[in-house]
Amino acid sequence: MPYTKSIMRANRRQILQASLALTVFAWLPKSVAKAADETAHRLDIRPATAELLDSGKPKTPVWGYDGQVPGPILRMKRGRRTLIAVTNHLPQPTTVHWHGLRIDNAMDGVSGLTQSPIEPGETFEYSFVPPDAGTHWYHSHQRGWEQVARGLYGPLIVDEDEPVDVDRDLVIMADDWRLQEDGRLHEASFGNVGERAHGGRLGNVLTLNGKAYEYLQVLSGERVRLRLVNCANARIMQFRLAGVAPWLVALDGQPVAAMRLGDRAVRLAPAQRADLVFDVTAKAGAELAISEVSGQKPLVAGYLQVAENEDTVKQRGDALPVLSENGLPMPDVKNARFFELNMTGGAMRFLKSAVYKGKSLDGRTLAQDHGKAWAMNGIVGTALEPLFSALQGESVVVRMKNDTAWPHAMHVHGHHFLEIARKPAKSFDYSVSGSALPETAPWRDTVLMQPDEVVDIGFVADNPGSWLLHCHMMEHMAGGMVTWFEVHA
Ligand SMILES: [Cu+2]
Repeated sequence: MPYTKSIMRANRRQILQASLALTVFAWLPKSVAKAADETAHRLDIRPATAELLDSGKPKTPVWGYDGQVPGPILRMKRGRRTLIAVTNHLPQPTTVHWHGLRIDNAMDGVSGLTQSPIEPGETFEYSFVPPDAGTHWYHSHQRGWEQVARGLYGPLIVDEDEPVDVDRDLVIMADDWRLQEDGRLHEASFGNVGERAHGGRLGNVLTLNGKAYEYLQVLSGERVRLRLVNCANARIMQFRLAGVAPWLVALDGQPVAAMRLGDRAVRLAPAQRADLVFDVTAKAGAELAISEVSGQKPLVAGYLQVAENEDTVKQRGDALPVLSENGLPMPDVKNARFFELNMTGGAMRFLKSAVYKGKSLDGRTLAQDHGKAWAMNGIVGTALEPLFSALQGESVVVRMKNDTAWPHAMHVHGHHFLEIARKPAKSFDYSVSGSALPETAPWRDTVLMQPDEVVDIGFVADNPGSWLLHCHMMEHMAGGMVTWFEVHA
């Protein structure tokens, strides 16, 4: 389903005024306010309304962390314990997953695997030590196909030990919503089995930071770090910035060898992140479009609004900020334990049969009676047995074969991994269209696979516990594309 902005294209001046008054610096005070109290946070999850469309258009009932969409920025220090008391004011149980953080298994927030869901009215206290500086995010891991689509996500930033040499730090949480003309979410299509078997729930309204048009203010001469997060249920997005020359400096929260984007777009599968750094060379008054270009026509989703810089501009020349490595352990690929994960099913290559909850069922029964469409190694949904068991510290290579007609965004919990190989060998999934093969593969926690591709990922299984490995397209996961592995201490 193509999405457009036609249903809310209206009064740009209104948006501009509203955003100048309310939103331009909305991100900054929040993080500053948290700084003094960085080891303890509270999150109240509750129904709220959000102005996803233009002012004057109906508001959208959503579910939000602290009643906001996206939730507040959670800012943490690397290596320092963080407590987050989460209270559930929703009419259904929930959990919070801290996506990209390699933390204790009991804090991973996976309902039914690492914790019981937080019931309505209950509070659960998460406590963990984030090991990796970078751009991460948090979101519901209970009925994600509904709860994330209702707005339950927010940015999680772990600051580097040494401040990175930029003048401004911005976040963009991108999402596509399926809204009705009356502004309400299209609830009737939650859990739609047909969509589970196809490309998932695609929205008709694109928002950045919960706004149909996001205006981010920058000053001329500044160096900006922009953190992009794809929060959509299923849509693969591609972003391009006009009027700046960005460098890609991190993917999925982990630094990469800096790479000039030129006019190429950054591609983000659901859950993936990219950090960009650029200098604002445009003059005050310029509005630089932020476009989502995955469709046939580029869609302008927001602007960088350039204002006059009254301070002295810091001269940095061509020197780029260097993000320090988080020091992830390198897998010993040659001697690694090797496992295969065969992904099957979905529209056009429907399952003939597969095992669901220990029983072999035909594809029609799986779809009609259980809403399932996908299998991994012939098993639908979280298997009774893990995909593999590893001893803590063992190197592991998982060969994922996408034998389906659909792309998938495969996410590993509790670990980042290296993409060791990809067939057909076009390039590593560097998230940049048309990029050359880089010398070294980036660390990732979510990898995009095209139909018929085979991707080998490698990592050191160093985090004890039971961990999910699943497609992050929420409907695919709900439709069966989820398994798990365990690491024994
Ligand atoms: Cu998928």
